[in-house]
Amino acid sequence: MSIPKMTPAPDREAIRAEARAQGFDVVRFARAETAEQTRIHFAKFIAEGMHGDMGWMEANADRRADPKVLWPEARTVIMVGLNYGPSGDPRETLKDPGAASMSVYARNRDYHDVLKKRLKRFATWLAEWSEVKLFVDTAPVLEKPLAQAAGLGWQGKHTNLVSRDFGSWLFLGEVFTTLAIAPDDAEPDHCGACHACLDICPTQAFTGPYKLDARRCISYLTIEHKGPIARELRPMLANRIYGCDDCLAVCPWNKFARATAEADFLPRAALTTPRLKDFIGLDDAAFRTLFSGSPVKRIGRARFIRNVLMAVGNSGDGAFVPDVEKLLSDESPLVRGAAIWALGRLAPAAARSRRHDALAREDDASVRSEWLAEV
Ligand code: B12
Ligand code: SF4
Ligand code: SF4
Repeated sequence: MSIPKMTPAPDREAIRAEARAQGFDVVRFARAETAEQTRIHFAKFIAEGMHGDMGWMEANADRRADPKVLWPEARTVIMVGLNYGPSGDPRETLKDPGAASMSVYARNRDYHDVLKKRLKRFATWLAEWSEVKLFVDTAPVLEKPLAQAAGLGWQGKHTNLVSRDFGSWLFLGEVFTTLAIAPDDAEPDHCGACHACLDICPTQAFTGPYKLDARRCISYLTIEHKGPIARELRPMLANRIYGCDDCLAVCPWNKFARATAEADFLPRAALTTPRLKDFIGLDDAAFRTLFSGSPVKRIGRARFIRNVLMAVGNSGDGAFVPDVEKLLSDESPLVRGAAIWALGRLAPAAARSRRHDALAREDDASVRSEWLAEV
């Protein structure tokens, strides 16, 4: 960023107004620090291995837990929120096993790109008076506790930030600055005796209120996790092929939520009511074209088809068998393994009859173990 000028910095309301003018729904200030209790909780989360194979969380744990370690000169964090509220209940698609249930946040443009573009414009303006660094989830920052400290909302029992104005549906981003700006008031916890989010989780991923074992979360399993999904969890995915919104959607504070007007977050035509049959046959080129600019592209075709095959296996619809059989010889072992499981669910006899020959040809250990499990 440019070298700060010596002219007096704008006051906090002018800074807030400028960030709002860049299109953020909420803009609030927090000190660039994390409470000790939060750091302890985070260290425990890592020590217990609840981050699974998200090794990047462990690798920079010190910086992630404390903004002062990340950037010692930072004085204030300007936290922003952008509303991506859906127009209906995203759980509706769960009622139809042939539907491809995709998380609300993945139905159009990647929010990182959308937020980053706006944060850059704002940070460039602020860089006239201070040093700045901007982040949208890509850097090691504990965004939710900072957002709670700034008063954007509170970390609910499902661990996400809940807003009194936007319910569960705020993306978070932040600009760190060397300016000392008076902080806003933190938001207290308003969960009370409610535990709806903990009860609804299809994989029982919460080990208690405010504690998530990411390894069981469908968001982790379908997006972050690179290998085969644990067999016992597969049926619990139902038709969720990318992320999960159940704990967010059930929160009673969504009565204050409003549908987003951001064109970038409204579902694309092809992703308004997607069906499993639209996705099962995608090759790499078609996958890349369909999900260009979308967060889904980040996971690549193999992981995506693995997820689709989990949902197909859960669909109970024998019409998928020919598509699944084609994928038994896919070049990706991840896809081949998932296809074996789906075939075993839809047509167990067909899976058994193919097993002997398939094992004779297969040399990938994980795919072999899928065949061996399909007895
Ligand atoms: C890693 C990650 C994940 C992981 C882990 C989730 C998690 N809960 O942390 C996975 C892949 C599972 C995931 C899923 C999702 N994610 Co995510 N994710 C992140 C990321 C990159 C880091 C989060 C992190 O540091 N987690 C570490 C753990 C330790 O933090 P924690 O669970 O919040 O734990 C705290 C509290 O629980 C508390 N605590 C722990 N024990 C105890 C005990 C008591 C008694 C108390 C009071 C408190 C307490 O202290 C801990 C430390 O602060 C952030 C972006 C960022 N840089 O912050 C986005 C982020 C959290 N994700 C986001 C979203 C949208 C999602 C999904 C909704 C996506 C989807 N629809 O599929 C789901 C929601 C799942 C859920 N219930 O959390 C948004 C959330 C926005 C918001 N309003 O909160 C973020 C902020 C991205 C963004 N920039 O907008 N995500
Ligand atoms: S996102 Fe879904 S799987 Fe993950 S914790 Fe929430 S309800 Fe459970
Ligand atoms: S569903 Fe209930 S417990 Fe969960 S975050 Fe919302 S208010 Fe809190």
